[in-house]
Amino acid sequence: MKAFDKLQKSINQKNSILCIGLDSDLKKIPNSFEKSFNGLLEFNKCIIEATSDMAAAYKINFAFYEQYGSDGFDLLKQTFELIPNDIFTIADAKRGDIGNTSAAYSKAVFDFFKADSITVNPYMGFDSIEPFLEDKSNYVFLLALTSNSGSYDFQRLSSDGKFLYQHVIEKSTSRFTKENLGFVVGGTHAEELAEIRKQAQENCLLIPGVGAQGASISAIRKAIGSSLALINVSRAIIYPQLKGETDKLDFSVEVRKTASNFYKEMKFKQ
Ligand code: NUP
Repeated sequence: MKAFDKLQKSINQKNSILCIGLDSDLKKIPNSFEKSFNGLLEFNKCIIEATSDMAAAYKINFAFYEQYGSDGFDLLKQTFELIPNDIFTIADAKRGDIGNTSAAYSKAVFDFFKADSITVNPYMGFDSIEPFLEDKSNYVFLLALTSNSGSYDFQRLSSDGKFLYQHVIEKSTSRFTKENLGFVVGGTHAEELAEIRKQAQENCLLIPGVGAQGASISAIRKAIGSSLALINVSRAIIYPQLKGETDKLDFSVEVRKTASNFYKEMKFKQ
């Protein structure tokens, strides 16, 4: 199945645009989990089992796994395998390089980890993006306007009367179809989000920034209406506030409770 079809199916089936980010970190997992790679895998399993009926997608940020070297790579592979087959997966790896290097990155993400999609940094140009889409069933999210304050440093520089991120969107939407191309837009920029939604009406928007980074869900919803999008929440779901001595069951219940609060605000058709 094409990744784009799986994305739409997953959103429709769950009636949800909630994407949960598995930014899992040994230093942050509750004491009820062993401080080991097995413990971290169990932590991920617990989150997936507690939320898989609400999540339209899981986003796995490679950095959190790569920091542990080869153990982290094993954990990454095992984590992808824990995700039910009908749920859309995003490899948040922000790759992009000269053509043959991108082709190697693409092999790792799509052939080895079997992710449905990848985040790609567009600044090396089309020949750095195309290898990820050589297989037309793949899906790429290009970084457009990122959620962090550094997005003002380059992405908003203007040339020919447009910001750089607007050029990225305009040029790439004319080069690739909506079936292969989405954009990352920070939920922290709700005004620009509305304008980007108009510029790229049919491409899926991956929107991080809710929870720990403070973006407003209602402002995001106002900007995107009921269009195709995924709103990502990582830390605010996977590290819920736990009171006192807790065990794995308490953790799982709290994760589920927190995720369902987000889920209620992130229904696809409200
Ligand atoms: O613009 C971006 N902002 C952002 O936070 C693009 C991203 N890919 N992310 C990622 O989303 C970030 O690296 C992290 O994996 C997740 C946000 O996590 P949190 O703030 O919800 O914990």
